This record gives sequence, structure tokens and C-alpha cells, in this order.
Amino acid sequence: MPRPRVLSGVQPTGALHLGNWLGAIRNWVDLQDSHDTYFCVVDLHAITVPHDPARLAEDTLTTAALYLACGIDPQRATVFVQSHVAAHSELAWLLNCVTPLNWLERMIQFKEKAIKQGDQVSVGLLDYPVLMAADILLYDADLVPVGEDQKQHLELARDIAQQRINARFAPRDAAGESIPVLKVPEPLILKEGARVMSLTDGTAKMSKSDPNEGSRISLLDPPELITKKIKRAKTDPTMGLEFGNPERPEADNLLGLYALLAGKTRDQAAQDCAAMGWGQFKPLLAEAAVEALRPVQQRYEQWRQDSGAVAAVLREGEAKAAAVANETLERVRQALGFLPRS
Ligand code: AQP
Repeated sequence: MPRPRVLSGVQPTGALHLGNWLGAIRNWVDLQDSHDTYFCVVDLHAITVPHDPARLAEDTLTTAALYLACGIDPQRATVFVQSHVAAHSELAWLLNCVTPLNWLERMIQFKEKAIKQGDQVSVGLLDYPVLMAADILLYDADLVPVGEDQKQHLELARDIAQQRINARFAPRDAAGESIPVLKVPEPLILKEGARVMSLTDGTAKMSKSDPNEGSRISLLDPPELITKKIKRAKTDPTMGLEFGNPERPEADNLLGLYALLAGKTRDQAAQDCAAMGWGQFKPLLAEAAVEALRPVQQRYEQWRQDSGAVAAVLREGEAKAAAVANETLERVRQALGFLPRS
């Protein structure tokens, strides 16, 4: 039996942080043995918001190196850069032409990000979910790991595949049965969906694009900076750390982070910290963060010391990814009736 195929990616929109690690990459590492895994750095997505061309290439390389440092193994997973496989852009265009505009206009992430950008909002931002659908559908992915924020986009990818491509364009076999052009992927809901919140506002997601650097711990922050950010993290006047108190989002977030970073169960962490004041808890959290990130940072340095090592992984990944993606693209081109390429 072939292993179920999984595809996921992170945008190189800045330094990867604890949310990207604990909410996404850490889970990918666990999938590598049981699934056929494809992990890409989604650089085409990164330009759907204003970006700095002087940083894009370096951020792309850093993001790929961090995948490897976090434990993604190029022997077991295909690691590549989205824009290196041209089929992503091409399939996105083909899917654009069959996707109703109002499906995109109701996407929550578009509405949220568009508000922040006012009249500067690009067509690319509106089109983000179609590009994401192309990413997933090109690889015949069975499963896509999704957090709460991406569920709506995966649903859209399923609708495009099923209703707009397969239902309209699938060829028929000799018996008259339709042969699906695209595989319809399922969401992979991970058991421990870690949602890491900002250090400066326990109700907002930790995010690369938050202009306040102190709101996040980046995976490459040195120990002193981690300690300083945690020392300055927002707190409340109550003694004792606890989960689930809606009046105390910061306590909930930082205690959750502590459990994940120290490798404790949530019950154990809650028990250990129930009577602690913030002054006692914060150094403990800082130490757990520094220790959890130490091996990641060491492996990152090793990968970056050899200047061609990450690029070599990406070249190999590109070749493997392109072979799969081009086959799918060709199926879609044929189904839509294009003149075959020579
Ligand atoms: N705070 C978070 N907690 C848990 N998971 C998170 N992810 C991001 N932030 C958190 C997960 O990381 C993966 C990749 O994210 P992305 O870079 O594609 O886009 P994003 O979700 O928009 O991440 P950011 O950091 O907030 O980036 P910007 O600021 O550029 O928009 C996804 O699986 C996501 O769930």
C-alpha cells in the first residue's frame, strides 16, 4: 500500500517563530515515517502582501534550513521551494478560470488581511487560496495538516477539485465511468493543535508580520533575547498560572507554551505552576524555551556552515516535486482541452 501523501508549507515572510514550530513543523517531523511527505517554502504566497525583494531569497533559504534544523529529513521528505516548480503558478491560473469570484471574497483570511492593507490590497491576496489549492492538488495529496485558520482554504481546494474540475471536465472510461482529474484531499486534524499566542497580547496569534518583535520568539533568537522577551511578556495581577480562565489569556498561553517546551503534559504543567507567581514562572519558561531551541539552533548552524548544503537539498527536492507536479498539470491541461505541448 502506498503511504498517504501529505503536503504543507510555511511562507518566508520573516523569521520563523515558536508558533510555526509548535503548530506546524514539529508535527510534520512526526509524519515523515508514516506518510509520503512534501514540504515546501511557499515563496509565491509570501508576495501576496508587500514584501522586500532584498530579503525574499535569504528568508526562503533560512526557512528551508529551519525545516531541516527542526528535523525534516531530506532522505525521507521532499523539501523544495514553491516558485522553483513552475507548475504551481500555471495550475493556479487554470484553477482561477473556473473558480467563482464570490468563493474568494468570502474567505475570512482575505477579509482580515485586506482590512490591514486598505486600498493597497493586491489581486494576489484575494487569489491566495487558489494558489494554495494548486499547491495541494498538484501532488495528489491525500491529507493536508490544517490549523483552524486554514480550514476554510482547504474546503475551497476540495470544492475546486470536486465541483469545478472533476464534475465538469473528468474524462470517461470505456464503461462510461468518469476518471477523476484531481484527487480531493482530506484535512489532517492533528491531535494536539498548538495555537501559540502573542507574548504581548494573549488574544492575538503569534505572527511573523507583527511589527512588534517582542510579540514573538523567533527560532533563531539567542538565549539572552529569549529571556528578555519572556521577562517583558504581558502578565496579569493574579498569582498562580492556570488554563482556561477567559479573564487570563496570557496565563493560558504562557502555561501552554511551558508545557510544550518543557515536554510536560498540560495537567502536569498546571499542577507544577498552580501556586507560582509570575516572577518565579517566567525564568522557568525562559529556560525551557532556551533548552528546547538549543538543538534546533545548533543544527541550523551546521546546515548553514556548508554554504551549498541547503541549496543541494532544494535542488533535489525541486526535481522530485516537479516530476509529480508536471504529471498532474498535464492531466488538467488535457482535461481542459489544451493543445498538447511538444
Ligand atoms: N501562532 C501560531 N500558532 C500555531 N501555529 C501557527 N502557524 C503560524 N502561526 C502560528 C502555523 O504555521 C504554518 C505556516 O504559517 P504561514 O507562514 O504559512 O502563515 P501564517 O499562518 O499566516 O503564519 P504567520 O507567522 O502569522 O505569518 P504572517 O505573519 O506572514 O501571516 C501554518 O500551518 C500555521 O497554521
